[in-house]
Amino acid sequence: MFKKGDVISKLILVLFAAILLLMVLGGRLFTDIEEEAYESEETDRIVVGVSQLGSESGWRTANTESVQNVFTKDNGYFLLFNNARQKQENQIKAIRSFISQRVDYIVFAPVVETGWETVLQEAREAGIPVILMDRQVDVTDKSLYVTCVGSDFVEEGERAGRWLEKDLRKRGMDKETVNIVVLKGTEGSSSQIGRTIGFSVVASNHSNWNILEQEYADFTSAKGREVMEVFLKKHPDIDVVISQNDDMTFGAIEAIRDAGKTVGIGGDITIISFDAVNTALEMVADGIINVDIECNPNQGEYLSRVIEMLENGEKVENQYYVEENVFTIENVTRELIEERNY
Ligand code: GYE
Repeated sequence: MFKKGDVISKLILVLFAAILLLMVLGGRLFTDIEEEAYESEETDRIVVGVSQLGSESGWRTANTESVQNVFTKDNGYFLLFNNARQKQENQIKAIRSFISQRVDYIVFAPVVETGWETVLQEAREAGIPVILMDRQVDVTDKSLYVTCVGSDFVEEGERAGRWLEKDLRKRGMDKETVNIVVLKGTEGSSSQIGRTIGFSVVASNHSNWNILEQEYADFTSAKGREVMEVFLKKHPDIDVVISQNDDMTFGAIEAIRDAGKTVGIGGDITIISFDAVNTALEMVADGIINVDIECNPNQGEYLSRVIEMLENGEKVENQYYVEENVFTIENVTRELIEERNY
């Protein structure tokens, strides 16, 4: 005869063993399915490994969508997508995994410019072409990647400076002291570096432009707000905010309003932003953001065209720049906002 306690403990044991078995089988099943899908696609589709740097901004979401919309099965691709959550080490890991899976192409948006030599050499040794998206890498051997698809960030920074020149002239303020603060994006990223250089080039021609401070705010709204709060406490007389992306701008505007100041056309502080995502363009149309320097995240089509050319053995350029605009209240219409996908 079994005691009641024995029966219960045996039952628990059996149940536990059954769960364990299910987990092992389930796990094998899932890995098998994934591998099988990949292997069968591999033969007739172009396998692309994409290492996206994160999901820090509205711009990034649009950029990711653009890539995912183009590298589809219907278009003849098999996409392996990885989000690195702002960490270079995660990107390196993802690229190594693409190499070991022997993808046909690696596309990646480098979070910062430096530190890529080793992993890019590994890709080259494996014979896998690398295409840069959005940002650049700082390597001496430029043949470590085939081409780049992205924006001219220095030009974007200069556009911001040229707009400010014109606006101050229009307002008769071109001889007055103008106090400027700059919210910079991720330290060491191409978009941060380029936009900073471009704006400084124009600023260096104006001795009355007084850059009070420049600080990194990581391209996020939360950090933009936090850094702006500090700026406002230290400097009661800020005239212009240059914010290197729309997300930081949203946070900065909140901080400015909390401090009891007004923004935009006719306000206390002029707002210059970058990206021109639709939420920001609404604010341009409402006169809250004075100018938005567009950065075009629709890079998927360009990337697939480049891959097509490479597949056909055609020569590709070193760099492809996407088309971009400058938006103010004068050229932003509701129709335009509705037409755009970001
Ligand atoms: O401006 C910002 C994003 O590198 C162009 O990164 C990109 C920038 C973009 O986080 O919103």
